[in-house]
Amino acid sequence: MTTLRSVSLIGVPTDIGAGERGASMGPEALRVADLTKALRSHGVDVVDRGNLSGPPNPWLPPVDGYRHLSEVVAWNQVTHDAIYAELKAGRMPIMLGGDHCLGIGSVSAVARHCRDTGKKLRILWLDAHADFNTSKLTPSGNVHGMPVACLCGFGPQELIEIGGQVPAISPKWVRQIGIRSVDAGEKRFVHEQDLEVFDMRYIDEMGMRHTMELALATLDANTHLHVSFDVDFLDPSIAPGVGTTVPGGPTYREAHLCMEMIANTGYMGSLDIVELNPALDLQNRTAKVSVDLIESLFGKSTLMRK
Ligand code: HAR
Ligand code: MN
Ligand code: MN
Ligand code: MN
Repeated sequence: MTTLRSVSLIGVPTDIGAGERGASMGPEALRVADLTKALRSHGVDVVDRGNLSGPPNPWLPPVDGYRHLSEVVAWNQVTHDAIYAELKAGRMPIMLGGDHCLGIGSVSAVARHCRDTGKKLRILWLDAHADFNTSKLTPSGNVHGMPVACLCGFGPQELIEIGGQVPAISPKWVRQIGIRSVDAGEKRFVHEQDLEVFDMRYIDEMGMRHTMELALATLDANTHLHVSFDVDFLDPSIAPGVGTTVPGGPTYREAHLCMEMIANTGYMGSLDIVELNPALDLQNRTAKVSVDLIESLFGKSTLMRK
């Protein structure tokens, strides 16, 4: 395995891009669920960098199709800088969100690092949602529904240029998995941009194994694999603590297989864990299942495979 074994945890305690308050408490819930200890038990060198800081959530309605745009920019700027610094230092950043708008800062930093180092980037977007809205298409104005579009260059200037180059990524580098809630305009745009989406219908018919074989195809030793894990990817029966639950997600076993197959590649170089909302959780269950799955991402397995 070539996976970096030196990890830095970066908490980003904000719900600035969400339609429901509470994801700001996500980083602490993951710590309470013993994320550091769990990673260490798999031989990972873990440093917890604590939390970044940024503006409070003013909880205002959208303006010109965006809620809290200037605050979203501020949070993503500090996220970008922190993630980029870790990558530069040769460490694997794990961003503890926070809502998914932070994927803009995180992935743009990863993309910048890949440009610096000549690495090929592949992004796995594990989510119930495509997060491919624009200010014109969004039904809500919530920027957590827009990060993939912003990363592909479709969004407000101050957000899309955070990582230096616009666009930060190509839609061709993205594989979306677990998708089951896409808005009407967003759906047209996903097709127009030819995003590779393995939706729940596909997973139902073909199975998680085949899905992941395709999503992880054509990786090689020069690939940086970024995993953006939106906890609402999971079926709400195992992960109730998210702001936007959508029924019909991957089961506990399917999600584990997904993570185990990612771990087996050995190429994961960075990770986001986002949208965990402890205010909606039941006794930190969703944080615990997230930590369990992260362990699998770092190679936890039974005796059958090492
Ligand atoms: N598509 C809806 C919107 O744009 C809901 C987006 C919800 N997104 C997240 N992250 N929870 O995936 O408002
Ligand atoms: Mn998302
Ligand atoms: Mn989602
Ligand atoms: Mn596990």
